[in-house]
Amino acid sequence: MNYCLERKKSAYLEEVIRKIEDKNKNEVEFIQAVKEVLYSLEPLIIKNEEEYRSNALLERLTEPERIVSFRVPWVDSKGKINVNRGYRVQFNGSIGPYKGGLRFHPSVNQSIMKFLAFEQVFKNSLTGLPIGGGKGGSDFNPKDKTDFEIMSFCQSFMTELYKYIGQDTDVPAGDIGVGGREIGYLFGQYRRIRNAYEAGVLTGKGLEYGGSLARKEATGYGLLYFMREMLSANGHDINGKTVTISGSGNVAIYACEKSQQMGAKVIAMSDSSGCIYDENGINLEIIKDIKEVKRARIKEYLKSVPSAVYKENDGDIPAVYTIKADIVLPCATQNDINLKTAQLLVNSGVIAIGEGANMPCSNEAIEYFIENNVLLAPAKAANAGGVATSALEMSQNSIRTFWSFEEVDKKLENIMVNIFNQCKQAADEFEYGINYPAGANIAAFKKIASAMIAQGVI
Ligand code: NDP
Ligand code: 2IT
Repeated sequence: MNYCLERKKSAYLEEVIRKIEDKNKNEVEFIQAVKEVLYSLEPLIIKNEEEYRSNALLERLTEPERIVSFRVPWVDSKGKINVNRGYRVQFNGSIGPYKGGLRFHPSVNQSIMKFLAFEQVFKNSLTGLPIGGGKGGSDFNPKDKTDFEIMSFCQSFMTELYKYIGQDTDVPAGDIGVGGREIGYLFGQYRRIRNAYEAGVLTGKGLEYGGSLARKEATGYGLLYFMREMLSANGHDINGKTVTISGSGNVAIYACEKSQQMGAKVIAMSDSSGCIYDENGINLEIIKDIKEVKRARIKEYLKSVPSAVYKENDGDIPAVYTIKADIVLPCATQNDINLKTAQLLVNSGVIAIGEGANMPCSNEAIEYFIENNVLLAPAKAANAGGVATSALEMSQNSIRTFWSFEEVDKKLENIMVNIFNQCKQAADEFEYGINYPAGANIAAFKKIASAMIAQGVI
């Protein structure tokens, strides 16, 4: 991808990209994430080429400080021994303790862990809070497991992970397949092993034992605060718009809730099997019951709302994107929107895309949206509300207090407004127009680069 075809080229940048491709050959997602960031930094790199080159800044920026990978053996309810692989990628700690979620999904591999950790470094920089970037997880599949199996897995996972984390070292949280239930089991095991109540070691905890109000809602709400700012800077208003959302997990549900509170009409949501379309507007209480309580498939929605339509996924365009809407919020997983899907969305008149998931658009899709004047809220900025509120949870744990829902939500809103302003300012400074993805990368990078240079060659 190249955001800057007409611009001067940086020899240093091209050299570094070649080296990264060579060293990480099979890591497709990681290379995709790195290229998306580095190409957009080109004007800044050209300005400071000598300094960055002499500091080997880009080489250090794209090499994780540490990766741990470990065996996770656990016993299922039939007495069978299973073995999964666990990871923690501690990518960059120059701004604060490593911070980022844990993903439990069968697709997890080193490339996915590294792309997520790399993105997290930039996202955490944009929050303005003192957190470095990391990510972890396992190829464990939590679907159709009993609570005891989930607990057994989480306890085994933490028995290894605890060696590498700590409230001042590395602070994991949830991501795909890891929600309140899993964080509870992980925290219990950590506390037992450490024989100490170090609440700040994990975020997304339950409210009874050190969690923060509004953390559950934060990623989805934050996405909509960012979207509101982006729309209003471009003469649009969310009120009265139609919205479709890919996914029906934590991020999707609270993106839906805030969209509805802002006066938009959410007409479709999905899971990995297919989507439901409800032209009267999604009833979110039904979705919450299906997904948060019953942990069932989204198709169940039809049992409560027979007038809704279910569309199974087939082919390479997920069904949810075949439904026309003003605003599209991909809140499921990476590479959900490829070029073909982007073309379909542009043809059907989409105004704005809000990336709730991490890297939901391929680099070609991002480029296509921007060329076609579709407003694109980039993941590392637009979904930063989750990790920002995690950092607020850490603050509350440190000073041993709890803030009200309204207090946390207000801080979250201010953080998201500030993130949008950073993206816009950087995009303006480098004449990137509505290319907010480039603005986000530049604003995040400036802070990380200064911190890394100040701390010397480490
Ligand atoms: P959940 O596990 O709660 O939900 C994931 C949702 O995405 C489910 O509806 C799932 O459907 C759907 N999905 C569709 N296809 C896939 C696929 N191939 N792999 C995995 N899931 C798929 O996760 P979250 O809502 O927490 O996370 C969603 C996205 O948001 C991820 O990209 C995550 O990295 C990102 N994110 C999450 C944050 C958080 O605070 N939780 C913060 C910032 C970003 P099904 O049930 O059928 O698998
Ligand atoms: O991708 C993300 O930002 C998250 N999954 C949340 C991380 C966190 O530490 O709250």
